[in-house]
Amino acid sequence: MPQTLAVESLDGGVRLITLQRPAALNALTTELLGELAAALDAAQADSETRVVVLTGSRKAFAAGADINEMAERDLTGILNDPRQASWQQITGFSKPLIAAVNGFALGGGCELAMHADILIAGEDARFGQPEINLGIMPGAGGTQRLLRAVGKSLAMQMVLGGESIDARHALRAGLVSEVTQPELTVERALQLARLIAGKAPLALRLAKETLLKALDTDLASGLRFERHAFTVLAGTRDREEGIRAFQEKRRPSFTGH
Ligand code: DAK
Repeated sequence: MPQTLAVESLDGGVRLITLQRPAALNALTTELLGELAAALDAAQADSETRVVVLTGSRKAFAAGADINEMAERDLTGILNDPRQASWQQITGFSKPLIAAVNGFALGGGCELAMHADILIAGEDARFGQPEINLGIMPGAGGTQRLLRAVGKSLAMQMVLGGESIDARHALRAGLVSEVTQPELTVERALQLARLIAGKAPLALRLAKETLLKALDTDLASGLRFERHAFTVLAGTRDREEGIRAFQEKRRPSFTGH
């Protein structure tokens, strides 16, 4: 049983993972990251699970890496940091991942939210990379993913100045796609998750992979990748089902084959 998070399998192919270290605002310890990576691996392996929603508490999605744990690590400790493997596992999750963010998403917490494919924020959410205040810098993709999401000037402002931005600013900047009332953030994320969970799993997987390609490749290579992915889907039963369902004027029933 995980100690730092709760995992619930909900109807409609959705799994909800809730970070639960309230005393430390869900600060990401090695244990928490390991449990999260394991929970995502389990969701990956479970064919019933089509989409995962990741959330925290009303006060904090996650306030960053656990600073007390970080304080114990010297240079060698950082080089051999076991959290690196967990971050890799989280990055490799290939099903759609939605972050429902209320409260603080700072440092590693903001980086974790940015690992999600879609970010829904409550009005009280705050996103920031305050590592500079500790004499360090982001280490889990915060420089790369943030800059790609919000552009150079705001990313520089947040990382170099250590200032956080509110949910409305995050929406304007393109870091999140929707802002809700805080009490509705998880509900809205689950609603979106159920919508996506009804789609063809292989198409979802390849569409996610292809969209993410756009972040790290040139246009011609990205378009080539898209062409290949599109072609691969031509061999799936779900494509046949989707087209037949349209012609028969009924809802498709996708199986992931
Ligand atoms: N770590 C440990 N404990 C934390 C914490 C954190 N990041 N954030 C909060 N807490 C704890 C507080 O110490 C406090 O504990 P008690 O004193 O009650 O025992 C409790 O949570 C409640 O916090 P506050 O009393 O401070 O609550 P406030 O509402 O007054 O303030 C706050 C909330 C979020 C503004 C404040 O807690 C705060 O500034 N927290 C620190 C935020 C921060 O600096 N985050 C960045 C951490 S550095 C890497 C990958 C990732 C990273 C590094 C390397 N590799 C793979 C190499 C990431 C680094 C970071 O994230």
